[in-house]
Amino acid sequence: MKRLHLKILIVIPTYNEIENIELLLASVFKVIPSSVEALVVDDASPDGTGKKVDAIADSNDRVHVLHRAGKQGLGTAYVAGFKWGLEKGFEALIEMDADFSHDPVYLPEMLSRLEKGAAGVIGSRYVAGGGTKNWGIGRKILSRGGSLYSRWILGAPIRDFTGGFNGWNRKTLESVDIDSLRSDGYSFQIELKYRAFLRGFKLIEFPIIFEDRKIGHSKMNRRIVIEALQRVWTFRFQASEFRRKELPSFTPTT
Ligand SMILES: Nc1nc2c(ncn2[C@@H]2O[C@H](COP(=O)(O)OP(=O)(O)O)[C@@H](O)[C@H]2O)c(=O)[nH]1
Ligand SMILES: [Mg+2]
Repeated sequence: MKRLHLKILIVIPTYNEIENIELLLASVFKVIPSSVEALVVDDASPDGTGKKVDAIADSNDRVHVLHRAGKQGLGTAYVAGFKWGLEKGFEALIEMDADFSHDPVYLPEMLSRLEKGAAGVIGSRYVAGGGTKNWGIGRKILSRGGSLYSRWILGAPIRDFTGGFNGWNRKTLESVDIDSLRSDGYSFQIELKYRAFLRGFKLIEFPIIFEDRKIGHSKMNRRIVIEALQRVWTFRFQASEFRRKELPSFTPTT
């Protein structure tokens, strides 16, 4: 049975996003229904992003902040945010960057697909209608190549493996056992999608245009790229282990 009005949380990790976060939250709240809430996971940003979000949260009870002691990486920020949301009873959780690369205009579609019962929804640059804007040729090749490489090695029908604008039903996250996710950056996105796929969940991709940030700096670095290239092989060899776990008592909805 389809349910309407799931309790949905948007998880936004931040590291030095003081010039983006306030406007981003305002843009998000403009397009989402009043039942949806947001959690910012800040890693003690030296620029004061965390304090700024504290002030916003003081006057908006749909904004929450999770403070971590220092920069610990995007992957563990999401794991911490997901756990926070699952403990609070949210029924679907969305991953979203703070730098406007994930345009809030896509949120209504993401929400509607989650409301209809999707196990996983991927805002995808590599399906018809999707793409990137203002990226140099280097990052374009890296991103598209990274997805093709993952798809080829892992044999999963996912077009945008590395993208970070995704929505998950809580059952998918519970089934994947997020506590055991140890990857950072791009490999986190690849691992989560691959493990959801291996657990039998259908992941739906819909097109998004990803625009490079206009303000602030990317935290992506060579280490994160190399980690991803290597870890894809580790995931491949762990496939039977990921699959083997006790199946949950529920049936995937889509
Ligand atoms: N909490 C937290 N957020 C991070 C960390 N690294 C990146 N982010 C956030 O994750 C999002 C994506 O990072 P970004 O540097 O824009 O990556 P890019 O889009 O691949 O260049 C942004 O909102 C960042 O502020 C981290 O170590 N901890
Ligand atoms: Mg970015």
